[in-house]
Amino acid sequence: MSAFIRQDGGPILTRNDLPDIPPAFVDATSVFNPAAAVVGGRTLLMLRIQSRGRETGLLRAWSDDGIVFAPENELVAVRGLEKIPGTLLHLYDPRLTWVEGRLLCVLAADTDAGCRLVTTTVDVHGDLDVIGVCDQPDVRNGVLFPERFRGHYLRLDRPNAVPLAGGPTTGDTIMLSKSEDLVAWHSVGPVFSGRPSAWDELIGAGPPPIKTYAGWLLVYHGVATHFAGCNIYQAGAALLDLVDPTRLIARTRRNILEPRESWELVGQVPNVVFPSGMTADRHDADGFVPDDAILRLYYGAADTCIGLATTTVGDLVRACQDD
Ligand code: BMA
Repeated sequence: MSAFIRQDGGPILTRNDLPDIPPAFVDATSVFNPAAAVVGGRTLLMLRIQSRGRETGLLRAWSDDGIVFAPENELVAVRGLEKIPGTLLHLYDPRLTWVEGRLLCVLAADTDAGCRLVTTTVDVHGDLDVIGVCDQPDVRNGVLFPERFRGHYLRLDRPNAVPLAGGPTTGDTIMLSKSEDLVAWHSVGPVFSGRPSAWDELIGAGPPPIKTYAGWLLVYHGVATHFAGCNIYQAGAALLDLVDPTRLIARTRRNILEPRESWELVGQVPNVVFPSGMTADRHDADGFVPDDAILRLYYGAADTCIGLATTTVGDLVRACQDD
């Protein structure tokens, strides 16, 4: 049985919930792959929205209960985009992390010279200021750890090193990188890789890892590829060593969330469950998320709408350890 239970009533956000934001985002096409963070007791989702002209925008949505979200009427402002080399095509798939009391965001930036990871601060309005752009030319799915380790920020990322038959370059290994200033990043080493012929042949980190007594708990996405057919995006989880996060402790053998509902199976890109935001209802005094804490996972469904699935730390840890 899956560790995750879907919220009753279908997707929590669809294109019908979006305001018209002229000129591009009138009658927008889709809303998916959100970042999530708890800010002042409310849940913030940073939504990826797509226009009928295939432009990408970011929009904030707020909730008091983590379930019912009200999107704002204005796009997120992003300052400092001139730091991104080349021509920017899309800025997308944000991941929010509270790092030692500071809310930071990592986004993917598709450019005419490959995909760059962009790190930003988040101001009091929820607008973004670019701090740094990773100089590695083709890397995606970057997420920050919530604390520094020996003075270094840590980031999981996924170099795009595997060409997909008839598709874009993607990747099958999650790497750990470190940085003193969030600008210059250095590779520490591989963390774990995709499993050939399994549900997670290609992989990438989902929401930022959370600190539990069993290790860093990471939800990730895995892709099962099908030649000349539709790839299937699913979610699994892994536990990484608290002191050396390149050391994998355990990992779900099977996926724990897969496209099953009609709105996950059918849409702009069919058969996609793409985990990108997760909140915990509490941390203990030592900064750990305890076993009975409730985790809310926000995920893009079929690149069209947003789903919510809930579990506890204990259930997710057991899913990693079960064979
Ligand atoms: C991945 C990323 C995601 C997207 C997914 C399914 O490679 O581009 O943003 O949701 O593919 O299309």
